[in-house]
Amino acid sequence: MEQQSKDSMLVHQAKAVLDFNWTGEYTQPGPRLYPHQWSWDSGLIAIGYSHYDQDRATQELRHLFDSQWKNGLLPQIVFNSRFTAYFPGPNFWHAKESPDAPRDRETSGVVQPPVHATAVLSIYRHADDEAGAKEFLEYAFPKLEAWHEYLYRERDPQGEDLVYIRHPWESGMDNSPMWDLIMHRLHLRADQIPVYHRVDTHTGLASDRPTSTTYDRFAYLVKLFRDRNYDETRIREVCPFLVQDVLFNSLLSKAGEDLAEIARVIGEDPSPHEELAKKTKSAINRKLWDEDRGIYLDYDFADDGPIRMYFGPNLAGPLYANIPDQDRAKRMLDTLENDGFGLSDENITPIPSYDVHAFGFSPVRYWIGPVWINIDWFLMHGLKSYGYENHAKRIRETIIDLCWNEGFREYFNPFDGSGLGSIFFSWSAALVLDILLGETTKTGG
Ligand code: 9WN
Repeated sequence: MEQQSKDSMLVHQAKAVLDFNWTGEYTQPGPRLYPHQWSWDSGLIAIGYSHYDQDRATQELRHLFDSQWKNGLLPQIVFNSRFTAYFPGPNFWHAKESPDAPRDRETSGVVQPPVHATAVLSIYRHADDEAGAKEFLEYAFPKLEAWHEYLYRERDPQGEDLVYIRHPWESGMDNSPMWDLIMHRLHLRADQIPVYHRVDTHTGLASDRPTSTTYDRFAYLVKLFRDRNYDETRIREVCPFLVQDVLFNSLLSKAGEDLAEIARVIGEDPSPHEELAKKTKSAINRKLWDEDRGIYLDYDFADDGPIRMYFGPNLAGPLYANIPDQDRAKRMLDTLENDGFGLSDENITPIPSYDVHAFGFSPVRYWIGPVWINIDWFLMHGLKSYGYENHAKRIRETIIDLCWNEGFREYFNPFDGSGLGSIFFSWSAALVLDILLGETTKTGG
């Protein structure tokens, strides 16, 4: 089929997926497995909408921002009371034990990667209605400021300009091998595991999802938070899971730059946000770089040591956020080409979430190997910005081919490209729209 008509069919299909998942207030990440609103999904989805439906893009983010906590926490999930079949639901989180949680909405009590300032800026950059977009920036700016302030205030106790996450769900990469050692350290007695009933193993393929002992630990951590009324100081004192994650901090630094840009547009002072973004960038370079393997490593803040797992998003995030200098970027390219990430290997569909030679790698299991469109999209932009045009082009083509051949699936097998996880997955559709429409719509600012 001719490229142009293939692209326009794909655009048509991607819009249909987003329409299907649109609830009238926000977009579900996927129809059955993920019925509520998820924070970083919404950011990425709004980037897709920003190219053709400004109104939808702003509604999406408004619905999330309107559920922000008083202390600035932007919740990972905003629950929709129409859907009860998701674990853990509001009755497990007890978020209202916190005086900061909203009274009129149900949310979870953790966060997700901060892509929101980037999404808001994308809406402004592609807006048809500029006055409306500016009004939206004015609405969103204080919310974004409060969100970033919360992270630096509550999650950076030693003033390192790096923030920690306190649950694997906060990384957006729940089942990553990076959490294994911490999970192993968590020897739970039976009476420490709260009673719960999973739903994901019925709505999704159980063998691809996190194991039940992993879920025990997810649930244990939630109980630890709710028992402390979501008080960050009390949580920090005892929480065994505190991690300075590379992708999270990279996206925060990028979001800080974008927040500065938003400030400029609406006549606010950009310098505090610019400064912080720069500081986070240097902190990532200073503390998280692994000279040995040419990759950035997460840091176990609770046990004080680097987490030596070679995880794909730890290459994608820093390149996307312009963290490494040109020499380090070159080393990272070498890692991508020669270390089991498949950038020069015809048999691997770029880029698996985990080194294919690493112990425990699985081509199908949640975040331990499959290709995720958002991670490859970060990488594509990153490689392009460092001048690796051909590599970026290969990733672009793969993203398109995977979705064309298999539909907008949640993740894909890196060897044969087969689609896995949720069907009609919103961010896969939204980011394909960003690629295809972004090349034709205006990008100014
Ligand atoms: C828990 C919605 C979310 C994504 C995450 C992805 C998965 C949830 C789950 O789905 O996590 O947050 O139930 O497994 O890992 O990145 O935001 O798409």
